[in-house]
Amino acid sequence: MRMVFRWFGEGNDSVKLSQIKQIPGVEGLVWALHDLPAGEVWPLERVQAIKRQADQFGFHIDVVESVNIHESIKLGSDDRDYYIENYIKTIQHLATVGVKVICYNFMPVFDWIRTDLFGLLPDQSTALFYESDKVRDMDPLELVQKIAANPDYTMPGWEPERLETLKGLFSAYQNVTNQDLMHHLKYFLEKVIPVCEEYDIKLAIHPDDPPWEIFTLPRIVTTQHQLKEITQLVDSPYNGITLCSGALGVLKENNIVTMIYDLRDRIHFAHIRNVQLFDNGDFIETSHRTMDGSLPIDQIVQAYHEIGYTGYVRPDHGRHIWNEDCRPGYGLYDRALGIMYLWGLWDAYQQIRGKDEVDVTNSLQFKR
Ligand code: DNO
Repeated sequence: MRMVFRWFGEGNDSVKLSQIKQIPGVEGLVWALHDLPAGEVWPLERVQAIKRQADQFGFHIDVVESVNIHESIKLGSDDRDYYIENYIKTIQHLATVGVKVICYNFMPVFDWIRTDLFGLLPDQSTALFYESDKVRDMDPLELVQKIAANPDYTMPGWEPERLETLKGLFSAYQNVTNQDLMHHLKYFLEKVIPVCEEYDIKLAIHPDDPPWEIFTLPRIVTTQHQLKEITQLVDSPYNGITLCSGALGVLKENNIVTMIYDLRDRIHFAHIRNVQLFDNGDFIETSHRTMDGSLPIDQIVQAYHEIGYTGYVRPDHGRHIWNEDCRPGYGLYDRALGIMYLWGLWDAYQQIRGKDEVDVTNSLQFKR
């Protein structure tokens, strides 16, 4: 596995590149131009500026999360071709700096949804919470105000400009079924995947988070069956997935280990994190450790090891610990601890299976 770390950019992240550099085994940054609205072409100069920043610390920028999809593409509107053209131009620009994987999602209107960004855990740390009753009783606008009320950082997927048009968006989706949404995804992939093949960049769709219907909007990336279907919409290795254990794992029928084996050839990016589930559908995010949550992170890492996974991995959300002041879910400390847990498991499986090749990526090289 190739360990990467999400970084939101200078002035938009409490975590510094010099700090990421000191986390063992991190070889690259997961990045995006978060200030650009979905649908705009990412300018070449800006993409190249990120490359120069990363170069200074010896990081690659192979993985982008996310190039967001304009609503017109998801809705199948008349102007979708214009936005698909823009997406293609962005892919071409990203190719110039060696990007290998683009993570994206196909969730209507909202990206991930939580009801509390700093919920209190028994050990006094805080983490992202999801409470189903709150979502059921909430006006979507109220939720937007709550999430977007974070003056310090951009919140990907919650861009105020886009969400200002919330009412219009909701009515536009009124007659869009899950099947329509799947057709719109197919239309998009048919245009974009040949370009990805040409430029050697893999697409990796991120699951819906959480993976169930919210506010009556359609949802099509929630189960193993749907992920499989998506990989067949255009049958190319360039049409792949981001296997996010935390997003998929809150649906009890989703067995992440089985998914890893079943979808192995199309997993281009893995997000690994744990969650604690409750019977009523609530969940809270926990440390990465298996016994701290409901997901078998040890078996998940074992499955990646067994399939000989050579793709990119990032620790996903972390708790906010040691009084850290950071963006929700993306502090330094708990994600760094998560990485060490993932490496610990990986190295142990490596030992047990007696593999000759040991992954020494980014290990410290002392020069005498
Ligand atoms: C939340 C993330 C998502 C993810 C997008 C991918 O923290 O997991 O925002 O980046 O859904 O497009």
